[in-house]
Amino acid sequence: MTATPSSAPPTADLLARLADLLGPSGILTETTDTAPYCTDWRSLYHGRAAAVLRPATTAELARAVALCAGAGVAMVPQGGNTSMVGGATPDESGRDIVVCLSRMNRVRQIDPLDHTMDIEAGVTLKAAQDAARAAGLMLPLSISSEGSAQIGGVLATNAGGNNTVRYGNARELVLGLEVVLPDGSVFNGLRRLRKDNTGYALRQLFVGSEGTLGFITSAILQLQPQPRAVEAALCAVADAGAALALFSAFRAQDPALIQAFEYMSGAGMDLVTRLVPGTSLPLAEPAPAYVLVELATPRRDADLRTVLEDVLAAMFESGTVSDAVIAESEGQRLALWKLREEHAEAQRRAGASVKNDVSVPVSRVPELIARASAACTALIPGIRPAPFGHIGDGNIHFNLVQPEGMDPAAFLAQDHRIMDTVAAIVRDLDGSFSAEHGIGRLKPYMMPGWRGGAELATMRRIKDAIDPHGLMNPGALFPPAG
Ligand code: 2HG
Ligand code: ZN
Repeated sequence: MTATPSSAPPTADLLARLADLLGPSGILTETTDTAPYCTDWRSLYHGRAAAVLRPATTAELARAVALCAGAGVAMVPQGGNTSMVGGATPDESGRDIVVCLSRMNRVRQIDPLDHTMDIEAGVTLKAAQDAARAAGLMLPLSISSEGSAQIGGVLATNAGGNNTVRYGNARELVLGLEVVLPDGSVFNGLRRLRKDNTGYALRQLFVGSEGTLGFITSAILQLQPQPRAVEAALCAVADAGAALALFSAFRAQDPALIQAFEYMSGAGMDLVTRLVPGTSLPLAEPAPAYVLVELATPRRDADLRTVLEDVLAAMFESGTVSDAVIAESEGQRLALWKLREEHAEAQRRAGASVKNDVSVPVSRVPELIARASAACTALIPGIRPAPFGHIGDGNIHFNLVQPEGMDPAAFLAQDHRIMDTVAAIVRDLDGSFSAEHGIGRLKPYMMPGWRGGAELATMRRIKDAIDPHGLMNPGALFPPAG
């Protein structure tokens, strides 16, 4: 049932009832209006939608979902449409309805004593961070697309990002959740409790379910104290092995100070500084690889600058770091982060790229990068490996940019060959083929090989129990049955 949805196209009568319910600003049916919702950020998927619904409240959404479910119409949840794996794009049939939650965009409450935030799905991650900061707190989740990505999608994909090394993934921040289920009923789990052992932790089932079990409409998130001091440095290193030696040195000082520890290849940095306006390398000369380290603490008495300088001095001495720049102002800190955050955009500008969002035990990252670079170069001469990412938690974006001058379509036609080559090495290193971006429509074909047997069968049984007619986000996560 999960992979062969027998959904129906909406009738004119259903569309009229949805328009009555949602009003003129709540439904789009003209192709010119629906088109932006039917293509993903990477431009890999180009679908069609019978309509785009834009409900403003949970009650409106619940009634709309009940109407669609009653008519057997499939629904594709969408937030900021920033998926890297086509997780929110309808197929080409034109019979599915996209449901965009961006109008549900209120931060309802921030509790300064509980350190919690009650927030709706359509708030962008950036707006949520800003609201927490304005209340003297911190929402410790940061991803490159945070200006557009919305809380609903961030939770539905269990996003990770730059601060996982210190605070965990999105899942770890979720105390409570409200979900509109595929039949239009509402699971109200908006509790703000640190301890709540009352059977299955249902909220965690929806986190990471990629819209295949329902619509996350709001959440209670755990906030953290705002750091009193932040220090960031960009360091030049020879390779990922040296990056990990630097990581160990900071951890030996105090693991609780490391807020982010990011790796960038020389090739990736070169693309950023050449292709993204407003960026330049703040070091004397280019290096084979770089680390962006950020230390932060809410403590009054910590001298972060001394910790940073002491570790870097020792690492210069040992030859682990060849050059480094410490941000002297908030502007410089943001400029260092821009070099890291623009990697995806730079690779998009460089032509077609194949992304491998993989994780391995931290200790094995150097071997992953060395072996996967060699294997992909042997597979497609001229291919440009540009690995980067969250080395502090073992999540590397082992991305490959097309050879210069190659037809992008011809390169993308080989995406499975490339992904399978990298995945074989990841498997050998006890890693995962999907670290933080999810499965979407790009990776379901890999599920049987990686999560087959009882694991995938159990996921299918859960899917069939909650969404028996296969109406939620068809084509995402699950491979075709059989
Ligand atoms: C990041 O870490 C994002 O910047 C995007 O996860 C990674 O482009 C990518 O593969
Ligand atoms: Zn990432």
